[in-house]
Amino acid sequence: MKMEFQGKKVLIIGTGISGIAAAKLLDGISDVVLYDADGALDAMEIRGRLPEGFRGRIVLGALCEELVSSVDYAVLSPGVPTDLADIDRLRDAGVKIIGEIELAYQFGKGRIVAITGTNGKTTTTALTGQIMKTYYESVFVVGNIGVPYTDMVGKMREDSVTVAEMSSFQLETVRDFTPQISAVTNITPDHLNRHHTMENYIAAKLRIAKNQTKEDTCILNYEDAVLQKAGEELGCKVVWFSSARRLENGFCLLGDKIVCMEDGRENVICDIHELNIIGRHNYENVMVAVAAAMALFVPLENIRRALKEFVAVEHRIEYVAEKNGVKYYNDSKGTNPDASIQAVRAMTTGTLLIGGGYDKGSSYDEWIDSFEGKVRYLVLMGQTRDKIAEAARRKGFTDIVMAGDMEEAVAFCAAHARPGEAVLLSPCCASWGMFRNYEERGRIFKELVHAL
Ligand code: UMA
Repeated sequence: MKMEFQGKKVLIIGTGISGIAAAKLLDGISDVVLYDADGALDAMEIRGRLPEGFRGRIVLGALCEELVSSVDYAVLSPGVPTDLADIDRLRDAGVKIIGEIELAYQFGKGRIVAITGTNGKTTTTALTGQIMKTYYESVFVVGNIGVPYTDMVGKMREDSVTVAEMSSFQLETVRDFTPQISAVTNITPDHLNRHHTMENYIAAKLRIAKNQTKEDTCILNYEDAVLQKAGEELGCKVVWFSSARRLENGFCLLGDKIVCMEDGRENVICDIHELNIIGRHNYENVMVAVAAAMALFVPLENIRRALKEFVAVEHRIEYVAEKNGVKYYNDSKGTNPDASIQAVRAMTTGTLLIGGGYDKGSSYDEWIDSFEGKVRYLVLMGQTRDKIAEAARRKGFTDIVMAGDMEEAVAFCAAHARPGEAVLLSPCCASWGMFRNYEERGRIFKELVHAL
């Protein structure tokens, strides 16, 4: 399959971690042009992130006609929208357009578990990887979780298992990509600025299963109306899970137990009190990971052991510290309403909530509804702060404070939180504009908290 790229001229768009990894993979196989639309970047700095002797060209700024008319392939980084004028120019010139994930797929080996969903995909991917590692020798955890898939393909073997977290951005540009196991945790509105409509966003997510056949498995949330319908139309086996009802077959939450159901028979996997992660959404993530592991024949004792050992992923309702009787939680990964609703719901005391950030076109109404008297102050920052404040006031919530940056936000919370209360960073928005990414936002929050 990789012969496809032999000697071809390939334009790699984006010089973030995906673009760099893709360029390294193709160097020596294809004639690589590593391109970034940001003309203010420093070509020397980019070259410094590539191996010495890298044979490709680095081009920054406007995409010139010479390139458009001479390349065979364009490999898009996830952050590159597929409806840009430049991408249309390439398409019109007959250039084949694929994403970094598709490129990795063409070179990779072994079996693939691909996980998507609006929320829960990082936790589910990390947990699935951890379970797989108890049983398989060669396991890779890649994708949106922060490790470019193309970075790992060189190390893969026929007996490898790759657990890939896939974002809708990454799924938009897959072509042949076929995981043996796919999973969609849930679908709620997110990234509407990029996908424009909910239909487009759903369609991108469902591309995870589009090439799967009856030998393959797709794990879906029975409580998600979109997924319930989509499951009926798939060409592969479907394994359902539900945290709200008893299923005849599949995985469900019965009381405090996570159970695998086989024709109505219950097989208890674990008690939720044995887990170190909290909240119904996390029990759903556990069901997906267990379903994926069982589909790849991991013994139950390995699964149970990994479940007990697993702790919350950084930035996902992560406990930071207690200061003056106040508990601080970092949910910087709360980058959309659904994620931030789950975080607010997981709080059990009065809460000072820090939110706001980059505008993705989300509606904040349901998030504000989820406060249910628990949120005492809403501390807002970033591009969306006025939009959120307006939505909150419309709903009668007026305990709003505007902060210029994270430092001001944390200082306000430290001064106003009462012992026994919680401070939660769960911005409901992406970090872009104020921070490089949600990781940086979360780490800065944690540093400020530790310094209190
Ligand atoms: N760029 C262009 N043209 C454009 C847009 C961007 O040239 O039209 C350039 C930028 O100038 C920049 C580069 O592309 O230099 C950045 O590429 P990128 O945004 O794809 O970033 P990467 O560093 O390659 O990281 C990407 C994912 N980023 C995004 O989807 C925005 C990372 O997900 C992922 O971990 C990584 O690949 C490895 O697979 C981050 C993310 O925010 C965590 N994901 C979103 C989310 O989780 O909500 C989807």
